[in-house]
Amino acid sequence: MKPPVSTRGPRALTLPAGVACARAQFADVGVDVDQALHRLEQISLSLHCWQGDDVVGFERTGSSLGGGLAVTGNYPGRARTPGELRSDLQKALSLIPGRHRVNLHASYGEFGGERVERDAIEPGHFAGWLAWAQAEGLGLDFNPTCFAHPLAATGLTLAHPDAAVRRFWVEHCRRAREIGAGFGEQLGSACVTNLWIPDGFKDTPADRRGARERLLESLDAVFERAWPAAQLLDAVESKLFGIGAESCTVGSHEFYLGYAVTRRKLLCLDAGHFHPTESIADKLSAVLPFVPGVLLHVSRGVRWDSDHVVTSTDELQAITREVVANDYLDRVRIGLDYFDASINRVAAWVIGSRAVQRALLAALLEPPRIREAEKAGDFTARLAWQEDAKSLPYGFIWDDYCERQQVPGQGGWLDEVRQYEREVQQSRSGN
Ligand code: RNT
Ligand code: ZN
Repeated sequence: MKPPVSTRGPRALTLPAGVACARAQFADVGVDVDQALHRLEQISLSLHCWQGDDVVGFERTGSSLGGGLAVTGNYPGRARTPGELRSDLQKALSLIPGRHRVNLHASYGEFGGERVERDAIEPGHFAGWLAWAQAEGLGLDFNPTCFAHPLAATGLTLAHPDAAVRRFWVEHCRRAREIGAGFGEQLGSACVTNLWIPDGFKDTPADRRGARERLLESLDAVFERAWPAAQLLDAVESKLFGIGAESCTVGSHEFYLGYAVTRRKLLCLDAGHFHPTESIADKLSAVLPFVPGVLLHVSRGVRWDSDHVVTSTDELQAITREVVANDYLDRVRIGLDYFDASINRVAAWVIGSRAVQRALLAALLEPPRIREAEKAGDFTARLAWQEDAKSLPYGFIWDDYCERQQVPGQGGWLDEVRQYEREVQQSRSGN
């Protein structure tokens, strides 16, 4: 249940008048606002649990993050326990319109203070998350955790030259899929289990072929067991480079594209895993004829970092536009992937999720005359209508949507986060 709207921004006073005006403007350009809002309501985002605790998890291995991942910032209030993380997620979800999913990493199991090795994780370690998801009406997605571990310290896991190390990670990934399949079955909603490994080389490797052949063999072992797609959807995630893996990433885009096509896997496209000017928006229609689906890791690259909080950028708009305009919503899962420890972590979830939703809304409100102009071969009008569409009054429609969904509109949600920060997060000591 969403809480009642307790705080309203100053614009709320003029909202009805603004909404009526905005709706009239959209009607003028042939857009059915009600249909757009109805479709937006059906779109679930997958909220990444790791924004809430700086990718620390609950294993207490003592290993630092590594794998080319880095979280910067020391904002107080990091969630330290499963209970705190769930409470923070719940707070964030209450400020995001619609029904959503939560994306867990294997390192977030509840191990009861015991040291459970990664190759020994079991569904029981995630029973608390499952019960919570059931109670809250949330879907769950999952990921094996192939970093922040002594056996990942060399920067190689599934592509490691030592067969024993590879076997360890294969077993971990197999178990992660089994846990994901269990979530899917119990929740009646297919769990996307996404495999990302850090494997790469700081300097020029002498044997790229060997590393890639080892990864291929390991992956085939991981995916040996089949589950129905209604339960489990496997995804594989590529990357261009990471800190400490600047010269070669074994699981590159070409590698996983080939893998996903030949093995019928979902391809995970992380917006921060390509060259800075390379957009994943254009890739959707290029890969979807060949792969069963795409998992989006919506993120924001800034210079060398791929994981800033998602904001309303042209890139984000281009991605959601391609998903919506090409009618891919049933084959594209939308996950968030970033980690920022320099601002309130609950706010970070809310800002990123709402940015994605606003971008989806704008895509759903695209005036049909843009496409019609193109169809008629009139590229002048296409560009003119594309430009005009940018100044349509999306803000009023968004605020109206929030109101209908019983979440605060622009600005109002931040007061609730601040109150939560004062009452809950600030009392967390030692972090
Ligand atoms: C890393 C990948 C990966 C991770 C998470 C924690 O570069 O983007 O998706 O961010 O699995
Ligand atoms: Zn990612």
